[in-house]
Amino acid sequence: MHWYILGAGAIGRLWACLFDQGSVGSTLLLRNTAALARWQLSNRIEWHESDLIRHCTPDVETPDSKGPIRHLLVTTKAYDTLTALQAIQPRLLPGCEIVLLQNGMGQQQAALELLPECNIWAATTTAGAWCEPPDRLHCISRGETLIGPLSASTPALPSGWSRLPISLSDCTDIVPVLWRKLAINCAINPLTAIEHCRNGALLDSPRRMALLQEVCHEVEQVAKAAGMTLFEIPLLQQVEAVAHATGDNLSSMLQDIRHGRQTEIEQITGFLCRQAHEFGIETPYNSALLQQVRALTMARESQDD
Ligand code: KPL
Repeated sequence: MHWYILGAGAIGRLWACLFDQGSVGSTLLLRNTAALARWQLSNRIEWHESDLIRHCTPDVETPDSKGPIRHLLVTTKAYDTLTALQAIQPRLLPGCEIVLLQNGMGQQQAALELLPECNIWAATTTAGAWCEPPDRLHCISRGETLIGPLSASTPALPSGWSRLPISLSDCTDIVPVLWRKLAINCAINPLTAIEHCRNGALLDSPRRMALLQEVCHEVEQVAKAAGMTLFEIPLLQQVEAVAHATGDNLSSMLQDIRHGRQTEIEQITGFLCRQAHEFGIETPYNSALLQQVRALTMARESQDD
């Protein structure tokens, strides 16, 4: 058994280390020859966790490699999913196992439609990790990972995953889990990106709290129309708890903005607004956030021109 990892960012690299600890082989699929050249500076991951430093040496491949793939973990940004899967599609064997471990929604359905012959799972994780070039990976927490099949004929867990040294729960119905993560991301990510603040700072001002409340109320209405139960407590309270627990973190969306990268706004708030539109629900606060984050990205792009 050997897992290929598409998306060699912090989560992809962390999973390469976890596969290694679980005695499961893995290959990181690098984006291009420049990424391969950077990898070859050290040929390994220096994995920092608590006071421990370990080394992990997964195999790496360039995009032009051709071998067949039976097990594929996708940790790319949500917006890259379809293009990345299309590029690798000729290498995927029938019945290939694919795990989508990403923020956002919409790409899971698109993957199912593109690859009906494959067994596909969706997963979410609260693991926290970041990369320090050239080869350091800092794992803040292994967190909790929830995983579930996206179609009825797919088994509960992909091959080898029970060996991973993480807290892993299999869910028969992963879609509501994805919605819960989406709901939290809808509240925290765009607001922190627009306000340029850490997650915890959302709770510091009455103005931000009032915005959070409106955003959460709209998300709850759309989730309800989609037949999803979110949390046992109101979404706002859950968001407050997550913003508090991750108070010092920069949300992934704020990090993307700061690094001049594309954000996952279309797969987070964009997905919510598309759903709202289908159900005929007005979401003025979320729609405004969607426009503002799009504008931030465009402003960044025109600065770069
Ligand atoms: O998942 C997150 C993200 O930044 O994408 C949250 C929960 C907001 C933590 O930072």
